[in-house]
Amino acid sequence: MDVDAAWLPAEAFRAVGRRRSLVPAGGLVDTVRRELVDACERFGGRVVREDAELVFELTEGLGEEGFALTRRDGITTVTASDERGLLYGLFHVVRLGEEAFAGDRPREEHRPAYARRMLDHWDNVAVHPVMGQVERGYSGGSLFWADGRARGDWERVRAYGRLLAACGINAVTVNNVNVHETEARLLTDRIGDVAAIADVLRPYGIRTHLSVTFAAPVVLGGPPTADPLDGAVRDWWARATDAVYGAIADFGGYVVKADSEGRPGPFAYGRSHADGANMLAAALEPYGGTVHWRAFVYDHHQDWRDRGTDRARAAYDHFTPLDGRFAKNAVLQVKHGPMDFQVREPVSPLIGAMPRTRLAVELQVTQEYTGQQRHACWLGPMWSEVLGFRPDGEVSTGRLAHELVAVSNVGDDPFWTGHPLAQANLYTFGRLAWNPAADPRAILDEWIALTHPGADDRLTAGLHTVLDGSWSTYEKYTAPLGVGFMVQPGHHYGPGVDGYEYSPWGTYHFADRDGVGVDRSTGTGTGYAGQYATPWSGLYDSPATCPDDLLLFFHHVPYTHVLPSGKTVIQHIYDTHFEGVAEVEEARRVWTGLAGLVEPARHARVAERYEEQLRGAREWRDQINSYFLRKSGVPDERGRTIY
Ligand code: BDP
Repeated sequence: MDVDAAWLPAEAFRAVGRRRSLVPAGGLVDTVRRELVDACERFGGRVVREDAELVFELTEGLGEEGFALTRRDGITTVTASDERGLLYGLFHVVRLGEEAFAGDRPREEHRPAYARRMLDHWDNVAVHPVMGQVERGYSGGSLFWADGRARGDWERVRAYGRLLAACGINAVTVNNVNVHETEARLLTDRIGDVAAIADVLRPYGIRTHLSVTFAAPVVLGGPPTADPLDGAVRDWWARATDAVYGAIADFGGYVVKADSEGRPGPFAYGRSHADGANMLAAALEPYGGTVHWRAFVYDHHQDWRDRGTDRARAAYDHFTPLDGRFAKNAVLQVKHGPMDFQVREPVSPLIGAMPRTRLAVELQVTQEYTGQQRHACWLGPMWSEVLGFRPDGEVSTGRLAHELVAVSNVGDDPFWTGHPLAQANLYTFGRLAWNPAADPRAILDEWIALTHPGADDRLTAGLHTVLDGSWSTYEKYTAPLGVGFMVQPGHHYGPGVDGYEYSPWGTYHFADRDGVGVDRSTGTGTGYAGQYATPWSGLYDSPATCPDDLLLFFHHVPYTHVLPSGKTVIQHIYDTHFEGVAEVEEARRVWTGLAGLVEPARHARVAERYEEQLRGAREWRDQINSYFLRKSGVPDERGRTIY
């Protein structure tokens, strides 16, 4: 398979490649030039000195990465104030296709909402005995690593950088946040491998970051402690960081998962997470690097019998007292929900509660809890909701955070993402990171047009039919009303009704014969609802005002509790599970009808995935419905068979 064929098949460049283009030379602009020369060779245009129809030029005033587009007197002009802006301008023209060359266009300016738009790869350098090569990876092996070292498939890495640039991503972390021993060595002995990757990604405006272990000094033969206030430890990090910048002058910085799910961290030394982050920030500061410090800190050994312990509270409880204490180049990276990337969670109350700290919101493009790229589940609408959340309830346009980060869903699979339709998630993430206010459906239109150049109305409509509502469909046939986590332990695929119910991971649904849900109210529950500002704290605190789709996240209610729809909770559970399966059956039917309009191998791969999705959806429906039927003893009022 042609590695360029994702959303940048040659055909997507047709309109550009037929024009006479003028482009400056040097540095990253050479990437633009190369793209134009390639496209012109295919489609008949030329890169010229004068008389151009498509002009790229550098000017002042558009800010980092911004660009402007105009068309007058038959000339389409892209201007930018830096080279990356020209690159993003090129991809914008490619997205527009012929439209960029039709009639006059008033000047439009484009600037990214988030300066850093980053993808974290949970790639292990060597195959991990439990997690494999890519932790939570559903797209084959790693693009970057194999057998304990850089894989060396540079053409593929280059194509990947190009794909990412085309949707606006400008930073990549190349290894897993769980830094095992082989990965730890990337920081020192194997920094050359990281530098080689950085060299290939750089021409596409992408800076390379590295996950490091907090215990690096101890693990890599430095001082016998990792205490962040110990002078020898600080010196060790400063020296290690000097060497990293010796190898990669534009290195982005470190990503750290500390005191989280068994990873080492500052708590072992009685230090705070600000102490830990600031030590690394100090080492990176002379070079303009950044430390991304993850806020996913919770006790994964809690006791399910202790109903007062609430994992959802943990990040807020740990971090809000530290607001204002993090260095300027430390970014607190917060998962969008308080638990862990479930199909439905409230937005983390930490977001908006730390005004004096730089925050990055972390999304999960890899579909760990949303069908593992065997189920079609387009997450654009979910992310759009998350990014539109206003902690104070105002419909202001203020940004939720300073940066946007996501866990990558890409591997060495010929379709990049295992499920070819999962590419839409990666593309949508990049575009929302550029403009979080964009309509996700319009982004999906872009992806469709780029990925299937010349797509007719039938194909476009068909793709919308199977993707637009796919998140809602997935939500319907899996765990109900925001309760989450009714998954198989460990790998997290498929239903596991009580999978985590009696485990120490802190993810419970508390279903018994009378009701279901987690009481997180301030009166009788864990008090989590009180971590929000008004109006959310008030709305979430009462089952009467809590949004339906989060009801069981915030409240333990009887099965007979009546939702605003007029249905009881138990009937809602039955109905949505039947509906979810019916929706998958319909999506599969629509997809079958698109044969002939989609490249055959791609069509076949998606068709195969729909068989598995349907099997999985039925399994979910049957297990969830029969579980709640047996617990509650309340029959389905429509008399359907529940196994
Ligand atoms: C969970 C994953 C686990 C990750 C962890 C994290 O199950 O593999 O290591 O999040 O974000 O979702 O650190």
